[in-house]
Amino acid sequence: MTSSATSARPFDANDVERYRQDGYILVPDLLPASAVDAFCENEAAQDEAGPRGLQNHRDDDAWSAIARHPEIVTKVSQLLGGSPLIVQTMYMAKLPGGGTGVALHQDTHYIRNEPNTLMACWIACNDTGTDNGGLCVVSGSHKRGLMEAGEVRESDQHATWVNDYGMVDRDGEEWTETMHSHDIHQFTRDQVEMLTVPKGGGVFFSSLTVHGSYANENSDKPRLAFATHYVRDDTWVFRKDLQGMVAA
Ligand SMILES: O=C(O)CCC(=O)C(=O)O
Repeated sequence: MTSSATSARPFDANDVERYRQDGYILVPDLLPASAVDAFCENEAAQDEAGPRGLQNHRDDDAWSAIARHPEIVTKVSQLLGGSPLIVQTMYMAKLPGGGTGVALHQDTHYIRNEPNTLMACWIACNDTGTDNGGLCVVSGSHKRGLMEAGEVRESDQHATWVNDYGMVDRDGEEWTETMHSHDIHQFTRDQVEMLTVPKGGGVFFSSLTVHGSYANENSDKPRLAFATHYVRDDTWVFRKDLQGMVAA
């Protein structure tokens, strides 16, 4: 463990209990602004704008620095009860003036894993909230197991996609699964908690916690967020494109 990891702030018992009850916990001052600025400057310097895939933490120091930040890894290790592996990282820069969000979902649907230890840490890279398509969650939904999901209901609010994924089990058996964007219809917008997360703030949530985001209705402010998905190191992840997991 590095010296900065030693000085990172772990959750107290009340925080851990809140996470267990609500399925998420918001930490408004998780990372210093300088850590987020360093990441954003690195992104701005990239030749090509747009999504850069799910594995940049493996060869880009700026992505790795967030995914492996001691303030995050200390807390993820506590919540997982063991050493975390990084499954994927995502930078989600949602454009002003209607950039779409991700419909209500549970991450386990998209990233099947066994035992199901998958969880996320979502970081606000600018001030985020209802006006610019901030993160939303359904508190306590993780206690209801994996829910039925249907088609995306509002395509002006939420991205739609379909993709074939190669899968592999622990014995090496392989198959293909078609996955598509979905929406958990049993919740409506008024049952969802819209989170206000300041720049550098973070939200830890479990893979069964229903979450998503709506379109960015702000006319000039983007919604910038970085998310890392982790599993405990005894976990099997079935998607072939996520086999290259690395220690956090
Ligand atoms: O921030 C968003 O728009 C959605 C984030 C999300 O679904 C995730 O991090 O798993």
